[in-house]
Amino acid sequence: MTEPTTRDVKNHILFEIATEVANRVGGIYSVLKSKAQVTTAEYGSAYTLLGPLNRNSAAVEVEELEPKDPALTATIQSMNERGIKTLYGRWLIDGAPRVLLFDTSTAYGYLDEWKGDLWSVAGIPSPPGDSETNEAIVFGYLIAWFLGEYVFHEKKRAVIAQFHEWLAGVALPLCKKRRIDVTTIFTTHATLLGRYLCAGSVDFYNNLQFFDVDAEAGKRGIYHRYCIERAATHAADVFTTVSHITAYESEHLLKRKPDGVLPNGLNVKKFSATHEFQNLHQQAKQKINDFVRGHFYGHNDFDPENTLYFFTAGRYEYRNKGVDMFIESLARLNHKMKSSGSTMTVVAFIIMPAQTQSLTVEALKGQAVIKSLHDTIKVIEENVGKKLFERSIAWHEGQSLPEDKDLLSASDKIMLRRRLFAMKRHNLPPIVTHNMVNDGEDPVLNQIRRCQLFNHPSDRVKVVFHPEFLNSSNPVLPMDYDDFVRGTHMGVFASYYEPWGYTPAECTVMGVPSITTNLSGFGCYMEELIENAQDYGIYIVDRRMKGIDDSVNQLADYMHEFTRKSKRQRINQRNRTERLSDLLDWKRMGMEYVKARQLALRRAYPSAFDEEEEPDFFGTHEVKISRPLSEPGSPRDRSGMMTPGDFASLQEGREGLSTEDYIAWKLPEEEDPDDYP
Ligand code: U2F
Ligand code: UDP
Ligand code: G6P
Repeated sequence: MTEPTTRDVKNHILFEIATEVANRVGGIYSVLKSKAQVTTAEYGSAYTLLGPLNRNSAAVEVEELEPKDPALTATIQSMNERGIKTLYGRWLIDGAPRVLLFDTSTAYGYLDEWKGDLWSVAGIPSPPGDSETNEAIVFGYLIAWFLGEYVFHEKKRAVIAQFHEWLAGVALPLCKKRRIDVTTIFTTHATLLGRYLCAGSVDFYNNLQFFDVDAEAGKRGIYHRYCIERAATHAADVFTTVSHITAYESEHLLKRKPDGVLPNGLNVKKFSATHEFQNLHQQAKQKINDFVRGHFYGHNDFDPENTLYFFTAGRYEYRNKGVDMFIESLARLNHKMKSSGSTMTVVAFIIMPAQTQSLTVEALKGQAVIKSLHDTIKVIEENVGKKLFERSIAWHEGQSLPEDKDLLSASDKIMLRRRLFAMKRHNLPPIVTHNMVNDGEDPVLNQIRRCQLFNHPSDRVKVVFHPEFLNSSNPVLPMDYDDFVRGTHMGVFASYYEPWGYTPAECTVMGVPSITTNLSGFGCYMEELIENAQDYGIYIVDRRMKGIDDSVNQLADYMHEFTRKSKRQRINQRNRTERLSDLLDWKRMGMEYVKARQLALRRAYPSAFDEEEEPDFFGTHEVKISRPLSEPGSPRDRSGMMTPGDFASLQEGREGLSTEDYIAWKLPEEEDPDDYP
């Protein structure tokens, strides 16, 4: 490195690099977008996000600008002169961060040269035909090119480059080999092998130490991708993940123990509705009621006041997201409610995009018949009102009062009868709202069939599978996802593989109780932070120490317990859940990013740090939020409470620690490895 200590570490520059900058693909987009506000508040114009240019999405998300930083201007100009097109501007989101997007298509001329270089400098192979990897290589070389030129033009200030996930990671080994004077952080949001292995039927967590990683990657045809991920992990000055469980996984699968954990936060302001949120729940619930009445037409023998809405949602990863377990537990819940003579009904929604052709005729008809019933009754209502008014006007003393039977005319009765006949139904209300491309082989439908949850009138648990993300312009269930979540009573996310899990976190800030597992980053985080989490509407199923059957029972018991709460208890619990919001705010979570950056600077420029001024990563204490009193206040005295990174090792000089450092990560010695039924 060229005179590293001469750079100003206090007024450093920050670049964050990811493939999802101003381009929604997955969870990383949610991270960058929700975090933007706190990061721009800290850095202002010294913060820029770098990503590949997706013209369609940039057209709506980015407003073009002229760069002001002379080093940035010079670097962009030099790349433009060599044929690389770029777009610099503001990302139109809260915080309005600056972004620089590279049009990778203008650099494919270099692809073969770069592939050869990647092999010779980093030993990473890149077989032909993997367009995703080609894209990662081109993007990685552009980023390394950019950073190299940038530090040539900007000689005074230190530069931090934080990379997210392997797709953005090719530049990391390049920065190291070329000795580019930047300090780097690599943050992974999952591991390639973890996702692949868990989706299959392996006993993942009990075998993490034993996988032959190269062979497993080879078998799945992802060896070269795995090489990129692993090279990025090892080349970075600081390596982090989003949760302890993924830290543990990374240590074994990527062979580097993360330096710290950077959990995902939310922009809580976006969701905050203070005392209003209970009213919003009521309003949104009415909309779900409307859908349910239509969907169950002809079988509306359950009272909306005694109906609870449960749901699960996310990408369609059947086993990773725990849908197998959710459905099995619903069947057991159904049995419990029936045998205890429960007067409640549970409608359980599964919202996961699958391949579909269209909405089913039956689903559309359900909404249509209820709508015409509504319309007809409105007309009748008016007719009756008119008649009643006329009769009342003509009334004289001594006459009897207008009688009900005279109010409905013969034609009104016929109209009503027609509507009632239209609601006759000889089949059971459907499970799925769409025509599936692969109905016979769909794992969700097959599990529902196996558990015989067919929406029979005697069932206390009904199931609706909506194989598409929600949208307010959908004719059957016209609601946006956020709205829908507010209207439900509980989210259930029984995940087996979940590095973080935004869905339960979103429930929490909207005051909706949720069930997660101790195999999800979010679940573990909350479990560590809150005593008696259940009182706050945070239920955590043990999928680590218990056998599968016991976990299913625990989930069913949690749900059953919830169905026995009174309305008043539910309202109280929602209030408590909502009070946890601050815990998930980036204002708090963002501290871990600050620590990671400090560590990166100290590793690259040790002499710039005075020992006494070192940030105190470990001075905070473990204080759990305790059990709520009967009239609970907000979780109090959060000052000095541990921050999540304190579990791990966001610090120097603690090399050689064992896996036990990850809090609560003691694997059971033996567990029934039987696969899920
Ligand atoms: C990890 O999540 P991933 O980024 O690997 O998961 P994705 O499927 O890429 O992210 C899901 C997001 O994609 C969106 C959806 C989510 O924000 O709303 N989405 C969509 O809009 N349309 C679609 O058809 C499909 C998806 C990890 F697995 C999680 O546990 C972490 O929470 C996440 C962030 O760290 O990273
Ligand atoms: N989601 C959505 N529309 C839906 C259902 C889910 O936008 O109809 C979003 C939800 O808000 C959440 C994301 O999907 O942000 C799922 O993210 P999570 O971290 O739970 O899992 P991932 O899919 O990233 O593994
Ligand atoms: C909110 C509303 C109340 C409503 C209640 C229903 O608290 O402010 O007006 O009665 O929700 O709660 P439930 O759990 O039955 O949906």
